[in-house]
Amino acid sequence: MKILILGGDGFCGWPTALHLSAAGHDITIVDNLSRRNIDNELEVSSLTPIKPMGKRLEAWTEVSGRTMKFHLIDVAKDYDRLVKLMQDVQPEAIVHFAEQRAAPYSMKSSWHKRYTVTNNLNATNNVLAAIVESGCDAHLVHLGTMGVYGYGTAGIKIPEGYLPVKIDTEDGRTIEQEILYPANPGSIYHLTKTQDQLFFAFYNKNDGIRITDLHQGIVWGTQTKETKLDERLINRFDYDGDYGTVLNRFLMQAAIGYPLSVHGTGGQTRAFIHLQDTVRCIELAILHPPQRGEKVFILNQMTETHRVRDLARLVADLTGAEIQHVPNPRREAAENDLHVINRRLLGLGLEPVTLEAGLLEEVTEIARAYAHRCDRSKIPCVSYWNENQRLQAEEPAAVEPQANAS
Ligand code: NAD
Ligand code: USQ
Repeated sequence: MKILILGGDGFCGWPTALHLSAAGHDITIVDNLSRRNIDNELEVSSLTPIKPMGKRLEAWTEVSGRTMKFHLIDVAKDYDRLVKLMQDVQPEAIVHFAEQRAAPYSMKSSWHKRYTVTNNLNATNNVLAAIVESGCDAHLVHLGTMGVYGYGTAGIKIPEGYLPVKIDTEDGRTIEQEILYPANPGSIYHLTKTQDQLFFAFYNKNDGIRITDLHQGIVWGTQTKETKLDERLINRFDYDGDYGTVLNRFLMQAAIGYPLSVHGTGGQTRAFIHLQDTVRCIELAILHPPQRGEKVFILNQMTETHRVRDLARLVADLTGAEIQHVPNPRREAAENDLHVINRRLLGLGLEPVTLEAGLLEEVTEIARAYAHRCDRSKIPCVSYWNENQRLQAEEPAAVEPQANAS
């Protein structure tokens, strides 16, 4: 199959490109390298030594005998080039990772809020408009997030996208409908993903575009079968306070003897998935597209839920690391339960990598192996959700605690 991977230089995009190329697909990567530029802005680097795109592609050809193409295009800005590329390639599937994906980065300042909204919403709208204008018959697979729902479950398991509702009409009838499960974003980044859902519903209804939206949990791990083949193919590992996600941060902190940074009570429950399962799920989604005329497929792409303090305990027991509760820079619920339905991907044959099975390998092969590249000054999370969160962290005596967020 001819597949375009938008955002194919990133943490999920690069291993996905390799996995799909290894499976025999014809891969074209698009990226504007903004993620590498953000590392320059934040003065931080991936814990793992990632190679420039040219070297990555050369190494892949050497190792696999296969080639992938790369185009430096800003999907949010270079609309005409995107349309031309779709006309030239005529992709059968397009995987869309090309968005700013860190919640803390999106909350750093008004500039970062505006950048995240402009980049993410224009990227998604451009991709959809370009599919229509180019006339290519591509199935769009988008990486969304579990966080569109705000992690509360209102007494039910979070369904895969749609919620059946009954509405009492004024003339006494009861109408049954299916609506998008209500959005409740917890950051500007998550807000952009809730807006993406409306773009998809609209273009699906108006233009018949076939779309799968994968509502993914927090991805942990670094390597996949293909990225392990050669050190030049190694994937990025973010550990800094903006881009590092919780479990990977705990693993890196344990490896360098830094206390595991639990926000608040650590009562936040989140959904997780290993990177190896991410690439498999995307392949499964590509192989099972919606039929023409079908509504947007929404799949919950996660395999386990865990409470943050339980994860810290698990990593501490495995490594002997200390746990430290630090003031939470985010405005989020201090404690929440999370129950998620994930039948669709399991039904397509996903066999999840479990946390218990994969953690130790991650600590020894990645976190410990590259610990010398860590800049400890970049570990603290210093992007505050609002002024009150900053004061609570930096001058606790000066503020009254705020009501809990939901
Ligand atoms: P990443 O930042 O590592 O990768 C995103 C890639 O997209 C980067 O290479 C970046 O340069 C590129 N990009 C961004 N804006 C672009 C634009 N306008 N034009 C072209 N390229 C652009 O992020 P990731 O962790 O690989 O996440 C990929 C997608 O998966 C994101 O949309 C994210 O929201 C979603 N997701 C990630 C996780 C996770 O834990 N990492 C979890 C759930 C969902
Ligand atoms: N947390 C800590 N200590 C840390 C870092 C984080 O306790 O050192 C806590 C946070 O306060 C939060 C939880 O861990 O409660 C998760 O934070 P995270 O940074 O691991 O994940 P999040 O900000 O939700 O974002 C990540 C990805 C994003 C993706 C999302 C999936 O960066 O792209 O969309 O996970 S989900 O969380 O399911 O919405």
